[in-house]
Amino acid sequence: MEVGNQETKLKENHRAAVHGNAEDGDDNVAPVSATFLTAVEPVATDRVVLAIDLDCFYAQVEIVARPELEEKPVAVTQQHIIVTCNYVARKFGCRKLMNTADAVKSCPELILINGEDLTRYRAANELVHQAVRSVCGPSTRIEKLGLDEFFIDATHIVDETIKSKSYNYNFEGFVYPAMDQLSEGSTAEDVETERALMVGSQLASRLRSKILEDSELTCCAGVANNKMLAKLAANIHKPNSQTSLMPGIAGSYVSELPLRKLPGVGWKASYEFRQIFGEEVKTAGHLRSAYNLPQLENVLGSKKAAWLWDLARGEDRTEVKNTIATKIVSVEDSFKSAKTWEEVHNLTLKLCGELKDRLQIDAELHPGRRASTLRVVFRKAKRNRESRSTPFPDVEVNALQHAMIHVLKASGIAEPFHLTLLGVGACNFVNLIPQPGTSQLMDFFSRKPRTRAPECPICNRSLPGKSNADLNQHIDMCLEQS
Ligand code: DCP
Ligand code: MG
Repeated sequence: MEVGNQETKLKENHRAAVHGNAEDGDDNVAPVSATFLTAVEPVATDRVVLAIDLDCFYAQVEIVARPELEEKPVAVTQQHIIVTCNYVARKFGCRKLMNTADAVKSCPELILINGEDLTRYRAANELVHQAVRSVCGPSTRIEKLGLDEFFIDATHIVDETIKSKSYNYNFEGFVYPAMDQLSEGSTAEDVETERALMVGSQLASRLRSKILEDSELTCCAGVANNKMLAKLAANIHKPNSQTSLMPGIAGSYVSELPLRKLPGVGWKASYEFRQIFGEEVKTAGHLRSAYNLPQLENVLGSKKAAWLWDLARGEDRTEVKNTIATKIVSVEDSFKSAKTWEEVHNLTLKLCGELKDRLQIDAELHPGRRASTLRVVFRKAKRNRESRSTPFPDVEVNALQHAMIHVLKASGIAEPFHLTLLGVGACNFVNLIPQPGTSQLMDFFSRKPRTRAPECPICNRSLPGKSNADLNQHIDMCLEQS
């Protein structure tokens, strides 16, 4: 289509693209109110950010593995809570982080699946990451947040697409708010911004199709001018949908949200805010009317005040940070009790087979890198998990298993024992393909003593001067927390 008379076309198509309403979605939709028509303090509009959030992630991964569960209410449990449930279960009143007993009370048919082993969720996350990367190309910044969320800075892709005029005059998915609720008299800048988001929505749609094709997982996407707004937009219509949030409305949209719904405000912070601001300050808008920035700084300190002030106005200057490759590829299994070496033999065989498979996926994702350390994790009875390291053997099931059993024996495990968890992971990856500005290849081949401080593969912190025992203890602590 010719790129001319764009304002009219954009508006027409924008209107046409708005289909459905809040009833299709979820309870996160803020009510459309008159304040939307008088949006103030427009947010910065020079970026296009996409947020991807997989639908009922752990439950979906389980259902993909067992398609016969698709139409049934399914919940994934960890200890006594359901960490998530599918949308069929949500119709019966089941909610994320609900006590399992309460969930079963609201839905007696609920199928419970233990979700304590994160291996498959991590593998699915990698698959999705790879799908996103394959659509966006190597130079796009993609940030992972947890296991099921991704931010993508799509600005340069959108710019290129607009330059090459290879886009349609259609928003994909929902647009928030509907065009006829926006104030009249759009400026040229508004039109530019809307067009950028429209092209972003087309990219989001391609991404969602590719994710579905590669992983069989559905997701929601948000398209907006910053990370925070994109994340909020992704939540407007759930599941399996996408929403573009218009910048003119963003400040007002955020105003209506309870403080607890602002990204990054957890229950602890919202409790603290209630104590500080009182019961009347419920929403971001209430906060903005009750406080200005200097007043907020007086009660929260400058750093926290600046963060909350921006959040409450829909401003988010934080960049999409490229998530670097996974630092540890691991598998683990917990069980009631393994008491004999024969049992351990069978368990380690299974784990090492899975590790080998995961390392094959990793090799496709990150060609040229190789693990230099094998970490073995175990838990004796109900004690804390412990871990030990050894140089990485060949990526062969037998070699991995041999190394694993050797480590277990060297750590003093002897029959009769009572193991309740075993895990094995590859970490401390080195690149066999030289990276610009690094001497990792030389380090690897010359096998000089390491002069670099060791790094924790979980939290990535550098730990200079730590003994091996301290290092192991630190990693154990991080593993526990993750
Ligand atoms: N999760 C967890 N513990 C928590 C919160 C979440 O283990 N306290 C896990 C289970 C979820 C996954 O993380 O499946 C992603 O969290 P989300 O909040 O995105 O929830 P879902 O993806 O399950 O559901 P939704 O469709 O609402 O995004
Ligand atoms: Mg999710």
